[in-house]
Amino acid sequence: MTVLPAADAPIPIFTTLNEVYGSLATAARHAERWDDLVREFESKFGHKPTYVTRAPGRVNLIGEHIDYADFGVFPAAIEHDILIACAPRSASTAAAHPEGHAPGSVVAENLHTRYARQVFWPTRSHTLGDDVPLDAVRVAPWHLDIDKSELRWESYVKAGYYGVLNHFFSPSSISPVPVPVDILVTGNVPPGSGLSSSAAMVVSSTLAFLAANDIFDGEKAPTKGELVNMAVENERRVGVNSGGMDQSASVIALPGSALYVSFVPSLHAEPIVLPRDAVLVCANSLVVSNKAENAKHQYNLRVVETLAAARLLSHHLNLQVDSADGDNTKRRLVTLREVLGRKSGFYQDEQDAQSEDLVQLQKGLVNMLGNTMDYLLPNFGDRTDISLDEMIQKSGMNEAEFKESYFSGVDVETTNFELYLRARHVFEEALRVLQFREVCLVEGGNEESKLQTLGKLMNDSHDSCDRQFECSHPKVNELVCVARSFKELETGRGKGRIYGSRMTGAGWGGCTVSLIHRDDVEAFIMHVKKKYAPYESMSEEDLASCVFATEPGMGACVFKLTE
Ligand code: NG1
Repeated sequence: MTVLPAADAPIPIFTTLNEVYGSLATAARHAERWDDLVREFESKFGHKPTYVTRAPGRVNLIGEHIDYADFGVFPAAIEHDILIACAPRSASTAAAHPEGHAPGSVVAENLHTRYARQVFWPTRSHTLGDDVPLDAVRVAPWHLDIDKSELRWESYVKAGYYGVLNHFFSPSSISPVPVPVDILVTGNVPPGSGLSSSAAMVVSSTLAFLAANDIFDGEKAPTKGELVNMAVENERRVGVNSGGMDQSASVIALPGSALYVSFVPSLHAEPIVLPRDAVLVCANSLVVSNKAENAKHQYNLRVVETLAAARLLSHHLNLQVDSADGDNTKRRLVTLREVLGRKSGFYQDEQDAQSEDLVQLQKGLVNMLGNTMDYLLPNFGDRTDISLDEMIQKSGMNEAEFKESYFSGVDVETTNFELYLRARHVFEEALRVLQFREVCLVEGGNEESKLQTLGKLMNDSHDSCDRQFECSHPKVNELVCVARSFKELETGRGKGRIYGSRMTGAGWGGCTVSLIHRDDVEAFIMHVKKKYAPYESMSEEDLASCVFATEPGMGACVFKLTE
Protein backbone atom coordinates (compact mmCIF):
# COMPACT_ATOMS: atom_id res chain seq x y z
CA MET A 1 0.00 0.00 0.00
CA THR A 2 1.40 3.44 -0.87
CA VAL A 3 1.27 5.89 1.99
CA LEU A 4 0.62 9.36 0.61
CA PRO A 5 2.30 12.34 2.23
CA ALA A 6 -0.42 13.90 4.39
CA ALA A 7 -0.94 16.89 2.05
CA ASP A 8 -1.33 14.71 -1.08
CA ALA A 9 -4.13 12.57 0.32
CA PRO A 10 -7.66 13.04 -1.03
CA ILE A 11 -10.30 14.84 1.04
CA PRO A 12 -12.14 12.10 2.89
CA ILE A 13 -15.80 11.45 2.17
CA PHE A 14 -17.41 9.70 5.12
CA THR A 15 -20.78 8.17 5.86
CA THR A 16 -20.46 7.61 9.64
CA LEU A 17 -19.76 10.05 12.48
CA ASN A 18 -17.24 7.67 13.96
CA GLU A 19 -15.03 8.24 10.90
CA VAL A 20 -15.62 12.00 11.01
CA TYR A 21 -14.31 12.41 14.57
CA GLY A 22 -11.87 9.52 14.61
CA SER A 23 -13.47 7.90 17.68
CA LEU A 24 -16.86 6.68 18.86
CA ALA A 25 -16.71 8.62 22.12
CA THR A 26 -16.10 11.95 20.36
CA ALA A 27 -18.73 11.16 17.74
CA ALA A 28 -21.28 10.49 20.49
CA ARG A 29 -20.72 13.95 21.97
CA HIS A 30 -21.61 15.55 18.63
CA ALA A 31 -24.39 13.34 17.30
CA GLU A 32 -27.17 15.60 18.57
CA ARG A 33 -25.71 18.69 16.85
CA TRP A 34 -25.64 16.82 13.55
CA ASP A 35 -29.23 15.62 13.99
CA ASP A 36 -30.38 19.16 14.74
CA LEU A 37 -28.58 20.55 11.74
CA VAL A 38 -30.10 18.06 9.32
CA ARG A 39 -33.61 18.45 10.80
CA GLU A 40 -33.43 22.26 10.73
CA PHE A 41 -32.16 22.22 7.15
CA GLU A 42 -35.22 20.30 6.05
CA SER A 43 -37.58 22.54 7.96
CA LYS A 44 -36.01 25.73 6.55
CA PHE A 45 -35.59 24.64 2.95
CA GLY A 46 -38.25 21.96 2.47
CA HIS A 47 -35.78 19.36 1.23
CA LYS A 48 -33.02 17.24 2.74
CA PRO A 49 -29.34 18.18 2.63
CA THR A 50 -27.18 15.95 0.45
CA TYR A 51 -23.91 16.66 2.27
CA VAL A 52 -22.62 18.06 5.56
CA THR A 53 -19.10 19.47 5.43
CA ARG A 54 -16.97 19.73 8.56
CA ALA A 55 -13.85 21.78 9.27
CA PRO A 56 -12.30 21.95 12.75
CA GLY A 57 -10.65 24.89 14.49
CA ARG A 58 -7.06 24.51 15.59
CA VAL A 59 -4.82 25.29 18.50
CA ASN A 60 -1.26 26.34 17.76
CA LEU A 61 1.20 24.77 20.19
CA ILE A 62 4.14 26.88 19.06
CA GLY A 63 5.26 28.91 16.03
CA GLU A 64 3.29 32.15 16.21
CA HIS A 65 3.30 34.71 13.42
CA ILE A 66 5.97 32.91 11.46
CA ASP A 67 3.89 31.07 8.85
CA TYR A 68 3.71 34.16 6.66
CA ALA A 69 7.51 34.43 6.87
CA ASP A 70 7.53 30.83 5.49
CA PHE A 71 8.80 29.12 8.65
CA GLY A 72 7.32 25.87 9.96
CA VAL A 73 4.64 25.86 12.68
CA PHE A 74 3.16 23.31 15.07
CA PRO A 75 -0.66 23.28 15.28
CA ALA A 76 -3.22 20.56 16.07
CA ALA A 77 -6.89 20.35 15.11
CA ILE A 78 -9.41 20.63 17.95
CA GLU A 79 -12.80 19.01 18.39
CA HIS A 80 -14.69 22.29 17.91
CA ASP A 81 -15.78 22.75 14.33
CA ILE A 82 -17.91 24.45 11.69
CA LEU A 83 -20.55 22.27 10.03
CA ILE A 84 -22.37 23.23 6.85
CA ALA A 85 -25.34 21.24 5.57
CA CYS A 86 -25.89 21.84 1.87
CA ALA A 87 -27.83 20.70 -1.16
CA PRO A 88 -28.38 21.94 -4.69
CA ARG A 89 -31.72 23.77 -4.96
CA SER A 90 -33.94 22.04 -7.50
CA ALA A 91 -36.00 24.05 -9.99
CA SER A 92 -39.22 23.06 -8.21
CA THR A 93 -38.10 24.27 -4.77
CA ALA A 94 -36.49 27.31 -6.37
CA ALA A 95 -39.89 28.41 -7.64
CA ALA A 96 -41.04 28.71 -4.03
CA HIS A 97 -38.19 31.09 -3.26
CA PRO A 98 -38.64 34.73 -4.19
CA GLU A 99 -34.88 34.78 -4.86
CA GLY A 100 -35.44 32.69 -7.96
CA HIS A 101 -33.02 30.41 -9.60
CA ALA A 102 -30.03 32.49 -10.76
CA PRO A 103 -26.97 30.37 -11.64
CA GLY A 104 -25.02 29.67 -8.51
CA SER A 105 -27.40 31.61 -6.26
CA VAL A 106 -27.05 30.87 -2.55
CA VAL A 107 -29.57 30.98 0.26
CA ALA A 108 -27.45 30.90 3.41
CA GLU A 109 -28.93 30.35 6.84
CA ASN A 110 -27.17 30.10 10.18
CA LEU A 111 -28.46 28.07 13.12
CA HIS A 112 -27.31 30.86 15.40
CA THR A 113 -30.20 33.35 15.54
CA ARG A 114 -27.74 36.25 15.76
CA TYR A 115 -26.85 35.74 12.10
CA ALA A 116 -29.61 36.65 9.64
CA ARG A 117 -30.48 34.78 6.46
CA GLN A 118 -28.50 35.94 3.41
CA VAL A 119 -29.18 35.55 -0.27
CA PHE A 120 -26.54 36.26 -2.90
CA TRP A 121 -25.38 35.12 -6.29
CA PRO A 122 -22.19 35.46 -8.29
CA THR A 123 -22.12 37.65 -11.36
CA ARG A 124 -19.79 37.99 -14.31
CA SER A 125 -19.89 40.67 -16.90
CA HIS A 126 -20.00 39.78 -20.57
CA THR A 127 -18.21 42.03 -22.99
CA LEU A 128 -18.43 41.91 -26.73
CA GLY A 129 -15.12 42.86 -28.27
CA ASP A 130 -14.99 44.15 -31.89
CA ASP A 131 -12.40 41.54 -32.70
CA VAL A 132 -14.32 38.45 -31.48
CA PRO A 133 -16.96 36.42 -33.25
CA LEU A 134 -20.33 36.50 -31.53
CA ASP A 135 -20.01 32.95 -30.21
CA ALA A 136 -16.78 33.80 -28.42
CA VAL A 137 -18.18 36.33 -26.04
CA ARG A 138 -15.59 37.46 -23.50
CA VAL A 139 -16.58 36.79 -19.94
CA ALA A 140 -14.94 38.36 -16.89
CA PRO A 141 -14.12 36.22 -13.80
CA TRP A 142 -16.92 35.55 -11.35
CA HIS A 143 -17.63 38.25 -8.83
CA LEU A 144 -19.21 38.23 -5.36
CA ASP A 145 -19.47 41.35 -3.23
CA ILE A 146 -17.49 40.97 0.00
CA ASP A 147 -17.76 43.83 2.43
CA LYS A 148 -14.29 44.14 4.05
CA SER A 149 -15.19 47.19 6.12
CA GLU A 150 -17.22 45.28 8.68
CA LEU A 151 -17.29 41.74 9.96
CA ARG A 152 -20.20 39.89 8.35
CA TRP A 153 -20.74 36.17 8.84
CA GLU A 154 -21.59 35.50 5.22
CA SER A 155 -18.31 37.07 4.04
CA TYR A 156 -16.55 33.85 5.06
CA VAL A 157 -19.10 31.78 3.17
CA LYS A 158 -18.58 33.96 0.10
CA ALA A 159 -14.81 33.74 0.46
CA GLY A 160 -14.98 29.94 0.28
CA TYR A 161 -17.36 30.12 -2.69
CA TYR A 162 -15.09 32.49 -4.62
CA GLY A 163 -12.32 29.91 -4.84
CA VAL A 164 -14.68 27.24 -6.10
CA LEU A 165 -16.10 29.57 -8.75
CA ASN A 166 -12.77 30.72 -10.05
CA HIS A 167 -11.02 27.34 -9.94
CA PHE A 168 -13.82 25.15 -11.25
CA PHE A 169 -16.13 27.35 -13.33
CA SER A 170 -14.01 28.96 -15.97
CA PRO A 171 -15.06 32.36 -17.25
CA SER A 172 -16.27 31.23 -20.64
CA SER A 173 -19.81 31.61 -21.80
CA ILE A 174 -20.09 28.00 -22.89
CA SER A 175 -18.74 26.25 -19.80
CA PRO A 176 -21.06 24.87 -17.09
CA VAL A 177 -22.36 27.27 -14.45
CA PRO A 178 -22.63 26.54 -10.72
CA VAL A 179 -25.91 25.16 -9.38
CA PRO A 180 -28.10 27.14 -6.97
CA VAL A 181 -27.35 25.98 -3.43
CA ASP A 182 -29.07 26.06 -0.03
CA ILE A 183 -26.78 25.99 2.98
CA LEU A 184 -27.22 25.93 6.73
CA VAL A 185 -24.23 26.73 8.96
CA THR A 186 -23.56 25.91 12.59
CA GLY A 187 -20.38 26.02 14.61
CA ASN A 188 -18.89 25.90 18.07
CA VAL A 189 -15.42 27.39 17.47
CA PRO A 190 -15.60 30.63 19.48
CA PRO A 191 -15.07 33.54 17.05
CA GLY A 192 -12.10 35.87 17.61
CA SER A 193 -10.52 33.50 20.11
CA GLY A 194 -7.38 32.45 18.25
CA LEU A 195 -8.81 29.00 17.54
CA SER A 196 -9.25 29.72 13.84
CA SER A 197 -12.97 30.00 13.49
CA SER A 198 -12.39 32.01 10.30
CA ALA A 199 -10.24 29.35 8.63
CA ALA A 200 -12.73 26.65 9.68
CA MET A 201 -15.57 28.70 8.13
CA VAL A 202 -13.71 29.23 4.87
CA VAL A 203 -12.60 25.58 4.61
CA SER A 204 -16.07 24.26 5.40
CA SER A 205 -17.67 26.67 2.95
CA THR A 206 -15.20 25.76 0.18
CA LEU A 207 -16.03 22.09 0.75
CA ALA A 208 -19.79 22.75 0.75
CA PHE A 209 -19.71 24.43 -2.68
CA LEU A 210 -17.42 21.73 -4.05
CA ALA A 211 -19.77 19.04 -2.74
CA ALA A 212 -23.02 20.70 -3.89
CA ASN A 213 -21.54 21.04 -7.39
CA ASP A 214 -20.46 17.38 -7.44
CA ILE A 215 -16.80 18.27 -7.81
CA PHE A 216 -15.83 15.33 -5.61
CA ASP A 217 -17.16 12.92 -8.22
CA GLY A 218 -14.30 12.51 -10.63
CA GLU A 219 -10.79 13.62 -11.29
CA LYS A 220 -11.22 17.30 -10.56
CA ALA A 221 -11.46 16.73 -6.79
CA PRO A 222 -8.68 18.70 -5.06
CA THR A 223 -6.20 16.99 -2.71
CA LYS A 224 -5.91 18.15 0.90
CA GLY A 225 -2.89 20.30 -0.03
CA GLU A 226 -4.78 21.90 -2.92
CA LEU A 227 -7.73 22.62 -0.66
CA VAL A 228 -5.36 24.32 1.83
CA ASN A 229 -3.96 26.54 -0.92
CA MET A 230 -7.45 27.44 -2.11
CA ALA A 231 -8.62 28.21 1.42
CA VAL A 232 -5.59 30.48 2.09
CA GLU A 233 -6.28 32.38 -1.11
CA ASN A 234 -9.99 32.53 -0.27
CA GLU A 235 -9.42 33.91 3.20
CA ARG A 236 -7.36 36.77 1.79
CA ARG A 237 -10.57 37.96 0.15
CA VAL A 238 -11.92 38.82 3.59
CA GLY A 239 -8.99 41.21 3.96
CA VAL A 240 -6.50 39.23 6.04
CA ASN A 241 -3.12 38.38 4.47
CA SER A 242 -2.81 35.13 6.38
CA GLY A 243 -0.16 32.42 6.25
CA GLY A 244 -1.21 28.81 5.78
CA MET A 245 -1.09 27.35 9.27
CA ASP A 246 -4.79 27.32 10.19
CA GLN A 247 -6.01 25.98 6.92
CA SER A 248 -3.34 23.22 7.00
CA ALA A 249 -4.32 22.15 10.50
CA SER A 250 -8.02 22.27 9.71
CA VAL A 251 -7.66 20.24 6.51
CA ILE A 252 -4.74 17.85 7.04
CA ALA A 253 -4.90 16.94 10.75
CA LEU A 254 -5.16 13.33 11.85
CA PRO A 255 -6.46 12.16 15.25
CA GLY A 256 -3.81 11.78 17.93
CA SER A 257 -1.13 13.85 16.19
CA ALA A 258 -0.12 17.47 16.08
CA LEU A 259 1.36 18.62 12.75
CA TYR A 260 4.70 20.11 11.88
CA VAL A 261 3.64 22.20 8.90
CA SER A 262 6.29 23.65 6.62
CA PHE A 263 5.83 25.76 3.52
CA VAL A 264 9.15 25.55 1.68
CA PRO A 265 9.69 24.33 -1.00
CA SER A 266 5.97 23.49 -0.91
CA LEU A 267 3.33 22.73 1.68
CA HIS A 268 4.29 19.71 3.77
CA ALA A 269 2.65 18.40 6.93
CA GLU A 270 4.28 15.85 9.21
CA PRO A 271 1.99 14.25 11.82
CA ILE A 272 3.83 14.19 15.19
CA VAL A 273 2.66 12.43 18.34
CA LEU A 274 3.05 14.36 21.59
CA PRO A 275 4.54 12.70 24.71
CA ARG A 276 2.09 10.24 26.30
CA ASP A 277 1.29 12.33 29.39
CA ALA A 278 0.85 15.63 27.55
CA VAL A 279 -2.61 17.20 27.51
CA LEU A 280 -3.40 20.60 26.03
CA VAL A 281 -5.87 22.83 27.82
CA CYS A 282 -7.33 25.89 26.08
CA ALA A 283 -8.69 28.83 28.06
CA ASN A 284 -10.50 31.80 26.57
CA SER A 285 -9.50 35.25 27.87
CA LEU A 286 -12.93 36.50 26.72
CA VAL A 287 -11.23 39.36 24.91
CA VAL A 288 -12.53 39.05 21.37
CA SER A 289 -9.88 39.80 18.82
CA ASN A 290 -11.39 41.05 15.62
CA LYS A 291 -8.65 40.25 13.16
CA ALA A 292 -10.30 41.59 10.02
CA GLU A 293 -11.37 44.94 11.48
CA ASN A 294 -8.08 45.59 13.31
CA ALA A 295 -5.83 44.24 10.55
CA LYS A 296 -4.48 47.73 9.70
CA HIS A 297 -2.61 48.19 12.94
CA GLN A 298 -2.32 44.57 14.03
CA TYR A 299 -2.18 41.49 11.79
CA ASN A 300 -1.54 43.08 8.39
CA LEU A 301 0.90 45.56 9.89
CA ARG A 302 2.92 42.65 11.29
CA VAL A 303 2.90 41.01 7.85
CA VAL A 304 4.25 44.25 6.33
CA GLU A 305 6.85 44.67 9.10
CA THR A 306 8.23 41.15 8.64
CA LEU A 307 8.32 41.51 4.85
CA ALA A 308 9.99 44.91 5.10
CA ALA A 309 12.55 43.48 7.54
CA ALA A 310 13.32 40.78 4.98
CA ARG A 311 13.75 43.41 2.24
CA LEU A 312 16.16 45.47 4.36
CA LEU A 313 18.21 42.43 5.33
CA SER A 314 18.41 41.21 1.74
CA HIS A 315 19.71 44.64 0.71
CA HIS A 316 22.20 44.73 3.58
CA LEU A 317 23.47 41.25 2.75
CA ASN A 318 23.55 42.05 -0.95
CA LEU A 319 21.35 39.08 -1.86
CA GLN A 320 20.03 38.78 -5.41
CA VAL A 321 16.33 38.53 -4.72
CA ASP A 322 14.96 40.53 -7.66
CA SER A 323 14.93 39.72 -11.32
CA ALA A 324 15.48 41.83 -14.43
CA ASP A 325 12.41 42.82 -16.40
CA GLY A 326 13.77 44.41 -19.59
CA ASP A 327 15.52 47.59 -18.41
CA ASN A 328 13.66 47.51 -15.10
CA THR A 329 14.12 45.49 -11.96
CA LYS A 330 11.22 43.27 -10.99
CA ARG A 331 10.87 43.53 -7.21
CA ARG A 332 9.74 40.53 -5.19
CA LEU A 333 8.30 40.27 -1.70
CA VAL A 334 11.15 38.26 -0.26
CA THR A 335 10.41 36.52 3.08
CA LEU A 336 12.64 36.18 6.15
CA ARG A 337 12.87 32.45 5.40
CA GLU A 338 14.24 33.17 1.94
CA VAL A 339 16.75 35.70 3.27
CA LEU A 340 17.97 33.09 5.72
CA GLY A 341 18.22 30.42 3.02
CA ARG A 342 20.10 32.66 0.63
CA LYS A 343 22.44 33.95 3.31
CA SER A 344 23.21 30.42 4.45
CA GLY A 345 23.72 29.21 0.88
CA PHE A 346 20.97 26.61 0.75
CA TYR A 347 18.40 28.54 -1.25
CA GLN A 348 19.00 28.69 -5.00
CA ASP A 349 15.79 30.02 -6.42
CA GLU A 350 12.12 29.31 -5.87
CA GLN A 351 11.86 26.45 -8.37
CA ASP A 352 15.14 24.92 -7.46
CA ALA A 353 14.71 25.02 -3.68
CA GLN A 354 15.72 21.74 -2.11
CA SER A 355 13.45 20.04 0.40
CA GLU A 356 13.89 21.57 3.82
CA ASP A 357 17.05 20.44 5.57
CA LEU A 358 16.20 21.07 9.19
CA VAL A 359 19.74 20.74 10.50
CA GLN A 360 20.96 23.40 8.09
CA LEU A 361 17.95 25.53 8.86
CA GLN A 362 18.67 25.36 12.58
CA LYS A 363 22.31 26.36 12.06
CA GLY A 364 21.24 29.20 9.78
CA LEU A 365 18.83 30.53 12.39
CA VAL A 366 21.44 30.55 15.13
CA ASN A 367 23.77 32.40 12.81
CA MET A 368 21.17 34.91 11.76
CA LEU A 369 20.52 35.91 15.33
CA GLY A 370 23.98 37.50 15.53
CA ASN A 371 24.63 41.16 14.78
CA THR A 372 23.48 41.07 11.15
CA MET A 373 20.10 42.04 12.50
CA ASP A 374 21.35 45.33 13.93
CA TYR A 375 20.90 46.74 10.42
CA LEU A 376 17.16 46.84 11.19
CA LEU A 377 17.69 49.35 14.00
CA PRO A 378 17.66 53.10 13.37
CA ASN A 379 21.13 54.58 12.78
CA PHE A 380 20.92 56.94 15.76
CA GLY A 381 19.43 56.80 19.25
CA ASP A 382 18.31 54.02 21.59
CA ARG A 383 14.93 53.30 20.07
CA THR A 384 14.21 50.07 18.25
CA ASP A 385 11.52 51.45 15.93
CA ILE A 386 12.37 53.01 12.61
CA SER A 387 10.64 55.76 10.64
CA LEU A 388 9.11 55.21 7.22
CA ASP A 389 11.78 57.38 5.57
CA GLU A 390 14.68 55.58 7.19
CA MET A 391 13.14 52.21 6.41
CA ILE A 392 12.86 53.12 2.73
CA GLN A 393 16.36 54.54 2.67
CA LYS A 394 17.75 51.29 4.15
CA SER A 395 15.79 49.11 1.70
CA GLY A 396 17.79 50.08 -1.38
CA MET A 397 14.56 50.90 -3.19
CA ASN A 398 13.18 54.30 -4.13
CA GLU A 399 10.08 55.57 -2.34
CA ALA A 400 7.64 54.86 -5.15
CA GLU A 401 8.94 51.32 -5.65
CA PHE A 402 8.89 50.59 -1.95
CA LYS A 403 5.37 51.87 -1.44
CA GLU A 404 4.12 50.06 -4.51
CA SER A 405 5.67 46.77 -3.34
CA TYR A 406 4.88 46.93 0.38
CA PHE A 407 1.79 49.08 0.79
CA SER A 408 -0.29 48.83 -2.34
CA GLY A 409 -2.03 45.52 -1.74
CA VAL A 410 -2.63 46.05 1.96
CA ASP A 411 -3.98 48.72 4.23
CA VAL A 412 -1.76 49.58 7.25
CA GLU A 413 -1.82 52.41 9.75
CA THR A 414 1.36 53.53 11.51
CA THR A 415 4.24 55.96 11.14
CA ASN A 416 7.00 53.87 12.74
CA PHE A 417 7.95 50.25 12.24
CA GLU A 418 9.45 47.75 14.70
CA LEU A 419 11.44 45.75 12.17
CA TYR A 420 14.18 44.63 14.55
CA LEU A 421 11.91 43.24 17.26
CA ARG A 422 9.58 41.54 14.78
CA ALA A 423 12.41 39.84 12.88
CA ARG A 424 14.07 38.71 16.13
CA HIS A 425 10.82 37.14 17.24
CA VAL A 426 10.44 35.35 13.90
CA PHE A 427 13.94 33.84 13.89
CA GLU A 428 13.86 32.85 17.58
CA GLU A 429 10.37 31.38 17.29
CA ALA A 430 11.34 29.40 14.18
CA LEU A 431 14.22 27.93 16.17
CA ARG A 432 11.91 27.02 19.08
CA VAL A 433 9.57 25.20 16.68
CA LEU A 434 12.44 23.04 15.41
CA GLN A 435 13.53 22.28 18.98
CA PHE A 436 9.93 21.43 19.94
CA ARG A 437 9.64 19.03 16.99
CA GLU A 438 12.94 17.38 17.85
CA VAL A 439 11.94 16.75 21.48
CA CYS A 440 8.63 15.18 20.40
CA LEU A 441 10.45 12.88 17.98
CA VAL A 442 12.92 11.49 20.54
CA GLU A 443 11.96 7.88 21.18
CA GLY A 444 11.99 6.70 24.78
CA GLY A 445 13.88 8.85 27.25
CA ASN A 446 12.57 10.59 30.32
CA GLU A 447 8.97 11.73 29.74
CA GLU A 448 9.02 14.29 32.53
CA SER A 449 12.11 16.05 31.23
CA LYS A 450 10.67 16.09 27.69
CA LEU A 451 7.53 17.77 28.98
CA GLN A 452 9.59 20.30 30.87
CA THR A 453 11.59 21.20 27.77
CA LEU A 454 8.43 21.55 25.67
CA GLY A 455 6.81 23.69 28.35
CA LYS A 456 9.81 25.99 28.59
CA LEU A 457 9.77 26.50 24.82
CA MET A 458 6.07 27.41 25.07
CA ASN A 459 6.72 29.88 27.88
CA ASP A 460 9.55 31.52 25.94
CA SER A 461 7.32 31.72 22.90
CA HIS A 462 4.65 33.55 24.87
CA ASP A 463 7.12 36.01 26.31
CA SER A 464 8.48 36.79 22.86
CA CYS A 465 4.97 37.21 21.40
CA ASP A 466 4.23 39.63 24.22
CA ARG A 467 7.43 41.67 24.26
CA GLN A 468 8.92 41.46 20.78
CA PHE A 469 5.95 40.80 18.54
CA GLU A 470 3.56 42.78 20.76
CA CYS A 471 0.58 40.64 19.84
CA SER A 472 -0.60 39.58 23.29
CA HIS A 473 -3.10 41.45 25.49
CA PRO A 474 -3.03 42.32 29.22
CA LYS A 475 -5.94 39.94 29.91
CA VAL A 476 -4.23 37.14 27.99
CA ASN A 477 -1.07 37.75 30.03
CA GLU A 478 -3.16 37.62 33.21
CA LEU A 479 -4.62 34.28 32.14
CA VAL A 480 -1.14 32.93 31.37
CA CYS A 481 -0.02 34.01 34.89
CA VAL A 482 -3.04 32.29 36.45
CA ALA A 483 -2.23 29.11 34.51
CA ARG A 484 1.45 29.19 35.45
CA SER A 485 0.55 29.70 39.13
CA PHE A 486 -0.90 26.16 39.12
CA LYS A 487 2.61 24.95 39.86
CA GLU A 488 2.25 26.41 43.37
CA LEU A 489 -0.96 24.48 44.04
CA GLU A 490 -0.92 21.34 46.16
CA THR A 491 -3.02 18.78 44.23
CA GLY A 492 -2.79 15.80 46.61
CA ARG A 493 -0.22 14.24 44.21
CA GLY A 494 2.33 16.97 44.80
CA LYS A 495 2.47 20.39 43.19
CA GLY A 496 0.40 21.04 40.04
CA ARG A 497 2.18 19.81 36.93
CA ILE A 498 1.94 22.59 34.39
CA TYR A 499 4.86 22.71 31.98
CA GLY A 500 4.08 25.80 29.98
CA SER A 501 1.38 28.26 29.01
CA ARG A 502 1.12 30.70 26.14
CA MET A 503 -1.22 32.68 23.94
CA THR A 504 -2.30 30.81 20.83
CA GLY A 505 -3.18 32.12 17.38
CA ALA A 506 -2.96 35.68 16.18
CA GLY A 507 -3.35 37.15 19.69
CA TRP A 508 -4.56 40.61 20.74
CA GLY A 509 -7.07 38.64 22.80
CA GLY A 510 -8.38 35.11 22.37
CA CYS A 511 -7.21 31.89 23.97
CA THR A 512 -4.23 30.50 25.80
CA VAL A 513 -2.94 26.95 25.53
CA SER A 514 -1.30 25.19 28.47
CA LEU A 515 0.65 21.96 28.58
CA ILE A 516 -0.53 19.91 31.55
CA HIS A 517 0.23 16.45 32.93
CA ARG A 518 -2.64 14.08 32.06
CA ASP A 519 -3.31 13.27 35.74
CA ASP A 520 -3.60 16.93 36.75
CA VAL A 521 -5.96 18.17 34.05
CA GLU A 522 -9.10 18.33 36.17
CA ALA A 523 -7.37 20.13 39.02
CA PHE A 524 -5.85 22.58 36.53
CA ILE A 525 -9.19 23.36 34.89
CA MET A 526 -10.74 24.02 38.32
CA HIS A 527 -7.84 26.24 39.28
CA VAL A 528 -8.16 28.41 36.17
CA LYS A 529 -11.94 28.67 36.46
CA LYS A 530 -11.56 29.85 40.04
CA LYS A 531 -8.66 32.27 39.63
CA TYR A 532 -9.27 34.16 36.38
CA ALA A 533 -11.39 37.11 37.51
CA PRO A 534 -13.56 37.54 34.36
CA TYR A 535 -14.93 34.01 34.91
CA GLU A 536 -16.33 34.95 38.32
CA SER A 537 -20.05 35.13 37.69
CA MET A 538 -20.26 32.68 34.81
CA SER A 539 -22.44 29.55 34.81
CA GLU A 540 -20.78 26.12 34.85
CA GLU A 541 -22.08 25.51 31.33
CA ASP A 542 -20.52 28.68 29.93
CA LEU A 543 -17.31 28.00 31.80
CA ALA A 544 -17.08 24.55 30.26
CA SER A 545 -16.89 26.13 26.82
CA CYS A 546 -14.22 28.61 28.01
CA VAL A 547 -11.76 26.20 29.58
CA PHE A 548 -11.41 22.77 28.03
CA ALA A 549 -8.88 20.01 27.48
CA THR A 550 -8.38 18.94 23.90
CA GLU A 551 -6.70 15.99 22.17
CA PRO A 552 -5.36 16.49 18.62
CA GLY A 553 -8.38 15.73 16.43
CA MET A 554 -9.40 14.83 12.88
CA GLY A 555 -9.18 17.27 9.96
CA ALA A 556 -11.88 18.39 7.52
CA CYS A 557 -14.15 16.04 5.60
CA VAL A 558 -17.31 15.75 3.59
CA PHE A 559 -20.13 13.65 5.02
CA LYS A 560 -22.42 12.10 2.44
CA LEU A 561 -25.99 11.66 3.62
CA THR A 562 -27.57 8.49 2.44
CA GLU A 563 -31.34 7.95 2.25
P1 NG1 B 1 -5.83 33.09 13.91
O1 NG1 B 1 -5.53 32.71 15.26
O2 NG1 B 1 -6.76 32.14 13.24
O3 NG1 B 1 -6.25 34.48 13.76
C1 NG1 B 1 -3.72 33.90 12.39
C2 NG1 B 1 -3.41 33.44 10.97
C3 NG1 B 1 -2.35 32.33 10.94
C4 NG1 B 1 -1.13 32.73 11.75
C5 NG1 B 1 -1.58 33.19 13.15
C6 NG1 B 1 -0.45 33.68 13.99
C7 NG1 B 1 -5.36 33.55 9.51
C8 NG1 B 1 -6.48 32.80 8.91
N1 NG1 B 1 -4.59 32.89 10.35
O4 NG1 B 1 -4.42 32.89 13.08
O5 NG1 B 1 -2.01 32.03 9.61
O6 NG1 B 1 -0.39 33.71 11.08
O7 NG1 B 1 -2.54 34.23 13.08
O8 NG1 B 1 0.48 32.69 14.20
O9 NG1 B 1 -5.16 34.71 9.23
